[in-house]
Parts: sequence; C-alpha cells; structure tokens
Amino acid sequence: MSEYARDTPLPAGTSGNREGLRLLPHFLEEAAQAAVLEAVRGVVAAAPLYTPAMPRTGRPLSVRMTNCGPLGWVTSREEGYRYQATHPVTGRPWPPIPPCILAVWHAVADYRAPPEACLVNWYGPRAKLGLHVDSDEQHFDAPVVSVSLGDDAWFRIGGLARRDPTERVRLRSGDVVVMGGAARLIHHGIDRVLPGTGTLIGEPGRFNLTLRRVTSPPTR
Ligand code: MD3
Ligand code: FE
Repeated sequence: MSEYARDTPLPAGTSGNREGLRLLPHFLEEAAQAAVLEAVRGVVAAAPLYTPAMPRTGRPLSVRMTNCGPLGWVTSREEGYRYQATHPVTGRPWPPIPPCILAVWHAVADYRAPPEACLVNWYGPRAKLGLHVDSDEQHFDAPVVSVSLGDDAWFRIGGLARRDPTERVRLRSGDVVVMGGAARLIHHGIDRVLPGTGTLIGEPGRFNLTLRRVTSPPTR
C-alpha cells in the first residue's frame, strides 16, 4: 500500500450530503495493484465471472460479476437482487476473500468487523453500471470500500434522492473509494470505461472490487 496515498475529499457538490465519501487516489501503488490483480485472477479461476440478469426483464447487465467471501451479491431474473453463499452458476461456495484484499478494508474501513462480501465487477470496454443505491445489505453502518484496477472509468455520484444533481469523478487503477456515514446510501454508477488508459491488466477493461458488510456483527 502506498505510503503516499492522499486522502482527498470528492469535489463539493450541491447534491446533498457527501460526508463519509472519501476518494483515496493511488492508494495501491503498482506492485500492490499487481498483487491484488493476481488475487482477483485466483478468485475468478475458482468462481468464474458470469453475466447477471436484471430482475423481471432478464436483460443482461453489461458488467460481468463474481464474488469472494462468505456471501456474494447476485441477481437473477426470478429472485432479484440478494446475497447468497454460493455461485449462481456453479453452485459452489464463494472462495475466501484474499488477504491482500482484506488488508485494504482493515486499512480504511474503520469498522469493528471484517467484510462478508467482496463483489468483483468486470467491465469490458463498453460496460457501464446505471445510477443505483447499494441497499441490499441488512444494515448500513459499515462502509462500502471499493478498489479500482485497470482502465480508468468515469464514476458518477449523486445524492440520496435519485433526482439530486450528479457529478463525475475519474477513477484510476489503484484508487480506493470509501462510502460510509451519510454517503452510504447515495446514488452512484459507472458512466463508462476509458479503454486503453490502464497498463495493469493487459487487455482493455476494468475490475472493481466492492467490500461490504451484509449482516450486523455480533456484539461479542
Ligand atoms: C458510493 N460499483 O458494485 S464502486 C457496485 O466501479 C458499484 O464497479 C461501481 O457501484 C464500480 O455496487 C462503483 C464505488 C462505490 C461503491 C459503492 C458505493 C461507490 C459507492 C455505495 C455508496 C456510495
Ligand atoms: Fe453500487
């Protein structure tokens, strides 16, 4: 992890309270990014990326996904968005969260328990993720911690209400975003990837990891 990671607040917006939203540009230096990428490749080998379907319509998302950790975030046409312990295609339990990924959580989350889910998103050159709120967890007192790897992407952030004004921030490989406090339930999405801007992966595209706490940690 970079000793020089800067903790920069996101640009001040008019779109409601962003307190608790932190961008840590280049939190992972190149060697650490390479280590995390290797770990992600191990996860993908054990739990292949799959194409999630939108609830009801069955329309495929452009982002491919897998998970590691005791729980994984999944979506299906029939059962909608949820967390479950097994891969929806292979039926196997998710692999554990690799130590170098857990280390990011412990460095930035300021939370009393480890994450239960690490969603791995793969964005090919044309993939995007519409504006949404992460609200499938059982409680929201833990932050969501995100790690970007590979090509740059335009990250869109709004407010608590869907129609609040939005702004965009460029996310680069090695950047970490922490969404806690009042920012935990704001709208956000990925407008697009900027293919060819990253050197880490060796093909156009972007991985994003989001570490989440799903259940309330035991009090003792
Ligand atoms: C702000 N992923 O998986 S990560 C997602 O780059 C997701 O793949 C995007 O949104 C990606 O749900 C953005 C940054 C992020 C993640 C969760 C947030 C920002 C957030 C939760 C609340 C506010
Ligand atoms: Fe999200």
